[in-house]
Amino acid sequence: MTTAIEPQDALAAFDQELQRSSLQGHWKMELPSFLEPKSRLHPMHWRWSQLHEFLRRSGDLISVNEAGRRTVQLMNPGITGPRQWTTHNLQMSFQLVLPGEVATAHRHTMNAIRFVISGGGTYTTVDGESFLMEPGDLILTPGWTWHDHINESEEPIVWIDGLDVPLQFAMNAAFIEEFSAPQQPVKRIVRTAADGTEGPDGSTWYWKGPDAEERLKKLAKTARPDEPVVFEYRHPDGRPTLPTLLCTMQLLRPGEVTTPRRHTAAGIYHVVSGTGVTTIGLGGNAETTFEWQSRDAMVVPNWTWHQHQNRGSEVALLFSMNDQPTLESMGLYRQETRETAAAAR
Ligand code: GTQ
Repeated sequence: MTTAIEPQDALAAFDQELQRSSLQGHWKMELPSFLEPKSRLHPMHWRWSQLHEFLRRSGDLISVNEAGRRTVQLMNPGITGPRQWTTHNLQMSFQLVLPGEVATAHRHTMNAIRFVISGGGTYTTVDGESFLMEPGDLILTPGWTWHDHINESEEPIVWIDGLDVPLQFAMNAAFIEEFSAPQQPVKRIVRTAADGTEGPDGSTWYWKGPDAEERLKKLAKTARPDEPVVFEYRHPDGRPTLPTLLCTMQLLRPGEVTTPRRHTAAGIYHVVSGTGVTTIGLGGNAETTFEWQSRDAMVVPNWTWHQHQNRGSEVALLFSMNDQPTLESMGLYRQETRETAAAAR
């Protein structure tokens, strides 16, 4: 007596056969009929008092030569292996260079920004152009430019590094190379905007802190109370800071409460000055509130409602770095405010 093979058994056997040949049918994919981003990122808040203490201790424990770069990196617990990052596309770290130290010359395909927090008398050389690093300055080291840092002053310098390492590692396309000497030759020294802020390709490589603040304060004078006051670090032709990341500085007026927003970009924030509150996941069951102070850092996950409030009597300045250009280049950038979302329904 023979038993008939059930069609279901035949399909299961077929699926196994496919699997053995490193193949799979679409019917095994389990795609949902509705999908929107559900961020893996945890909303995060690091206090400067803690960051600063850890940075100081790293200076006691490890030399720049041993460390390569002496940075303390912001890690998001929502990202689990093979490596952890600040967001899935971007990494932010705090770098300390002690008096007399040189962080030696190298280049990599990763695009990087430096935003100076404290100190001075330090130069970052980018393809032969040596930029003075003063608090509030933003300096670019675009992908594949040679760069090294030297602290010629008597005091430590601390700055923020922002890089697209996670994105480039995910694409498995990154290259890194050491220079043949600790430092590259210097062709030109740039200390002020008057010295010229352009790299050899005509894009801006250097934004002085006071200039950015000046432009924000001018914007604040003419903006409607409900209009956000934001400066975007863009090149003269409108291109974003770097192909994979956009830096912005937002001025929050005393008492200002921003309209809740969400966008497919994930943001990493550094409080330049002021005190306030950021609420993440507004109205949801995981609503989180961070009370921030000057120099704290935060992560606002992608596609997550958030709102900033200035609780002080002075203006507050929020520096941020996000992956908006990457999403835009793929047609994936979307943003909503609470009002536009309500109107659309
Ligand atoms: O200072 O050149 O945080 O190459 C990571 C990679 C800093 C740097 C980082 C780097 C640097």
